[in-house]
Amino acid sequence: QGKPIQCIAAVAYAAAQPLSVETIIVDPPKAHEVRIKITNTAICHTDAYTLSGSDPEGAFPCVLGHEGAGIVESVGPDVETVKVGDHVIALYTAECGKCKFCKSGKTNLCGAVRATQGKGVMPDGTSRFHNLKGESLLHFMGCSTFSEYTVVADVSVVAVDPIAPLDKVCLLGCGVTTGYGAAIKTANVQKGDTVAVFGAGTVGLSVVQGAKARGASKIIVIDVNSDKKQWSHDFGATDFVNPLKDLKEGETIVSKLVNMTDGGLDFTFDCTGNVKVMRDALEACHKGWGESIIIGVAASGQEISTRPFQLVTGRVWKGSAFGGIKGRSEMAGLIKDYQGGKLKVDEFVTHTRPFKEINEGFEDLHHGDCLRTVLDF
Ligand code: NAD
Ligand code: DAO
Ligand code: ZN
Repeated sequence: QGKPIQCIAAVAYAAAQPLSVETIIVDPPKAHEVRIKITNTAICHTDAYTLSGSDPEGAFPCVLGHEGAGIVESVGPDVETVKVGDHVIALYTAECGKCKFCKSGKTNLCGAVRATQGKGVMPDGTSRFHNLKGESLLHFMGCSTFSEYTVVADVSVVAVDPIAPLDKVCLLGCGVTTGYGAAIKTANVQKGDTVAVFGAGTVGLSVVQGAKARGASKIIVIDVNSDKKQWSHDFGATDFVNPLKDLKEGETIVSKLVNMTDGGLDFTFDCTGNVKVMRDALEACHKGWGESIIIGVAASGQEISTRPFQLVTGRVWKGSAFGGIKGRSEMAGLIKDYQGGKLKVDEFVTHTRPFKEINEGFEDLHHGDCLRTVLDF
């Protein structure tokens, strides 16, 4: 049995406070658990959302972070999925292969560690993190990648080709996979389809990549920040619309999109988390068959609305978590798409910083020139 490890981590002690970069203690993995030496982690909006205090389920003190990759340092008893030395990506959407969800063949959501993950503890109900005062620190999204060492459930980790650079493929732990999967799995975009993507962050631009890979005939990106235009085209968009600048008198974003596509889109995606945008995305769909996929995470308490007639007349509202991707069985395919040049990942790394600059990394998120900041331990 391994020993506790002392290492650097960023602890969120309270909402809306900077993270405390300090030495913590990480206990050895128990049965069906894996201790990972995290080499790289990115910062995603969900980390910022929870840290801000807006997340009603957010609990402190905790170790945030869920978009990370590293190398297996040790495994507890009965771990068969990975071994010491494996290069791995942490998965906030587990895949046990045995639960009702996994066996359904209908969803990538898994029930195995859901209840304890939501409470910030390991499946046995306890934490593997302590600070030097002996206080227990909660886990986050089953990953807690803002620590040089972390412990995750064996169903919440996947081994990847060791040739793949961990400082890039860490992004497959959330944003890139979410967008790409939403296009190729949840929507299952087909050759010739028309697609509109609202919000050109890492998630939206990855939807664009998925739509392009499938041979969509039109990929329209809608973003309120015109600086996203060049990026959108680089990732495969055919058109870019800034609704704050590009609408004529009497025109709405919905009417413009409907006119651009002979009656509406085959698929639209919300990658903003704004419920008004979600409505526009649904209503810009083609009558009879258009599908709108909600990916964005709306602020707590927000609700969506539209006239039911929009659905009666054949438009479909769907959602997608982690792009509908089953992390353990489908990650290898995404790595192959990346290695084969079909899936851009490196291009999302607009900023890199040493781990100790994590608070500055959170500031980067507020700037329009940042897609992802990758931290290096
Ligand atoms: P991001 O902030 O980098 O990108 C959002 C983009 O939306 C920005 O370019 C912004 O300018 C644009 N935008 C904001 N308001 C807009 C509006 N009214 N109209 C048009 N564009 C607008 O974020 P991201 O990392 O790409 O994540 C996007 C969303 O996806 C977030 O809500 C995030 O929480 C969510 N997310 C969901 C999942 C999932 O599994 N469902 C996973 C990861 C992220
Ligand atoms: O199974 O009930 C459940 C929860 C699954 C979590 C899916 C989370 C999707 C959105 C998270 C956003 C970003 C990281
Ligand atoms: Zn399962």
